[in-house]
Amino acid sequence: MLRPKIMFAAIAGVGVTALSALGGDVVVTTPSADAFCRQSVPTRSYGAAGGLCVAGTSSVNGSGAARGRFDTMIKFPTADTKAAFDAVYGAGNWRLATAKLTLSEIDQPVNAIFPRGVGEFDIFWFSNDNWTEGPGTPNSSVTGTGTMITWSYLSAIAPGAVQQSLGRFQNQGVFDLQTFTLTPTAGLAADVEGGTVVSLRLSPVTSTLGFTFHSRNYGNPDQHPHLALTAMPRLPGDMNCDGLLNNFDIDPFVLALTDPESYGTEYPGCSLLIGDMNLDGAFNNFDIDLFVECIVNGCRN
Ligand SMILES: [Ca+2]
Ligand SMILES: [Ca+2]
Ligand SMILES: [Ca+2]
Repeated sequence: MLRPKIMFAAIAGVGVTALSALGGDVVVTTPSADAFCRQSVPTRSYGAAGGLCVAGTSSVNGSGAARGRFDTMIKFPTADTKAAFDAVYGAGNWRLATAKLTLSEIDQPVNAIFPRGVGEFDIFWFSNDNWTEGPGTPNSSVTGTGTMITWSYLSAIAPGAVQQSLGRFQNQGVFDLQTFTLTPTAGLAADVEGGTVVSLRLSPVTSTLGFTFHSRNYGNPDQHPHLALTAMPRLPGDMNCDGLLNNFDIDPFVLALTDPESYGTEYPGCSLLIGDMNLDGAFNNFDIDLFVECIVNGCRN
């Protein structure tokens, strides 16, 4: 089994020219729906508000008035995300690597409906996508009907939904963007890899938390929530894309490294990036050692 090492040593010796970085692509998706709901007014719907909020039971606004608990739901479509990663890696040859949610905090919201306060909150992947944001606003809320998010509707669908924790986070009490690195759980990964809708639920941990941030309905799109996703090869080193990593991947790996154009012709459903063994977003000589190790000793991941 020493042959691969010898072969790659010879390839490295001929001085393969630098290959351009192909991966590490970040694909951003923005919400198709978002809405908060309030425990104290369980049938009211505020889905067209410019703000969203997650707040604890003891939250207060800028005047010290009790606001109570708020939860927020955000829905992200990922069909375009899937298409983008399919284009980079070949259809089905990738999996979700990282997910980061960015929210634009409003530390001193003007509308008195919103509380203020720093604390902890949880972000959950929420399996039920059967909800809508509705047309209500803080100054003109509506009685929620059908699938509009209200405290009552969320409470009704939550027991039948799977909720996977994507992490516990804290707001900063500033007027600025904040990015939260989410754990790519099975549910979140399946949604993104399937190109379906991702629903997130934000729930309070700290009773005095009052985290208010801009919604998708806010005027400036730069302040809207967004989810930044990256992918990695589903099976790094599977250069012939047959779902297995073995000796039959050696020749295509060498071809990809030395003659990417011919590789593309011979393996049209694959991608050079499947050879990104060290997951740095590029396929080049630095991936050789790990590939050889995987072939000879088996991969660590
Ligand atoms: Ca909304
Ligand atoms: Ca293979
Ligand atoms: Ca690499």
